[in-house]
Amino acid sequence: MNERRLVPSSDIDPCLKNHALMAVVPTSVSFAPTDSTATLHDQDPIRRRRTATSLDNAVSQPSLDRGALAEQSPSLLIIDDDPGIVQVLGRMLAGLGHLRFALSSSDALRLAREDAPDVVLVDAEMPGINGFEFCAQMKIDPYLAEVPVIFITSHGDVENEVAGFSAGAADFIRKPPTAEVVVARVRTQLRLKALSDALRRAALVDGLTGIANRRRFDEQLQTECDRSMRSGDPLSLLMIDVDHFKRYNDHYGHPAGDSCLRAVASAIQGLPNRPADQVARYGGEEFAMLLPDTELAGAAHLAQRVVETVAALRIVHEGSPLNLVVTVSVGVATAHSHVDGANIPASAQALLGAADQALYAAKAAGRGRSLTYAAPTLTDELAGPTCRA
Ligand code: GH3
Ligand code: MG
Ligand code: MG
Ligand code: MG
Repeated sequence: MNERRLVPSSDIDPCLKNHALMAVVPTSVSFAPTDSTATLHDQDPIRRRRTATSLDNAVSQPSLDRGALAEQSPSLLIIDDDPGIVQVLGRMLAGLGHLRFALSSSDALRLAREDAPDVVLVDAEMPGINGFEFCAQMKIDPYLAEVPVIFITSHGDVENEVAGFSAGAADFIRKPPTAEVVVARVRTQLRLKALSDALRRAALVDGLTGIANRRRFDEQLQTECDRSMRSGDPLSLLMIDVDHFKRYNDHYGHPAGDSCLRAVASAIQGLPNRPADQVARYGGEEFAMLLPDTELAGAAHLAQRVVETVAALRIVHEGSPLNLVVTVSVGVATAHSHVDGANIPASAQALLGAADQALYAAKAAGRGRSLTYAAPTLTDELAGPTCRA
């Protein structure tokens, strides 16, 4: 669907109106409601909100077609205080993806923070925040730091270029811009950006199962602990361990063991259904499920479903005394729980430690089950931590 709708708006910046941007750009234009920014949609009406989110999705949903992600229309942000240049660049780049425009750096920063672009073209000389300062601000924002910034400048001197590169510029385009040069340079940056995005994604995915890897999980755990600490919202963690898995490998061989881990990962990753939930391979035959804003009762319910779902796969395991099928044990812990005695601090170490203790208790109680962590009371403390079925 390449057809683009024209969306007139009473809020169009008079400056842009005067320069008849809509008449010049041969596709649909929609304008941000408040100020001198505009968006030009390519075929993808539902833009991802933030790059981080699309990475999250790629990692947390192994079923997601990564090819489709790669084919997603790239997002370009063009900034120049001269609307004439904006028009010209917009026309040159109209075929390359989803275009957004701004006439000032402050508007551009707002647009970029709402939804990270894949490439930015920025005028070096602008009133207010100039292109160099704009680029420097992009580079110190972790969400925008990887976005390539191309400077558009009328100055070809070395000092200017050096200043641009030290601010983090990826490339330069001379004014007046030439279509072939602009398209070639933007294409190059988009190609490099797509490659680095793919590498970043691959670095966060477990090679065997396709779900989030330990590195991704550790990052997410820290982020969610910080968030839970600030908000006081509960944060739950499930530690999931395949029972008697050494025997499975010994009996059926490692390739079969690998297939079994893939089947378990695929079955459990579809169980939580909130976007912020994350299932990861913690290591070996252990998986972790992080459930933000989830109370202990909800987490315990999900843990039980994990146990039942894996057993229902009916993967034959002749070496296991547990109904001769592959089973898992699950430990559950919640930070900021409202359940008396189950609460623990929202620190990664405390949450992992508590979920681990519950897991070991589930193992000791016979495996193939889930247990929740219950913090020791003063009198229990001598007897060690307790866990609840
Ligand atoms: P328990 O019920 O107490 O958890 O016993 P277990 O045998 O599952 O636990 P143990 O820690 O003794 O053994 C874990 C086994 O998991 C050992 C290792 O061979 C296997 N394993 C770990 N990672 C992989 C992997 O990537 N592929 C395969 N096939 N096996 C793995
Ligand atoms: Mg200028
Ligand atoms: Mg283990
Ligand atoms: Mg095990």
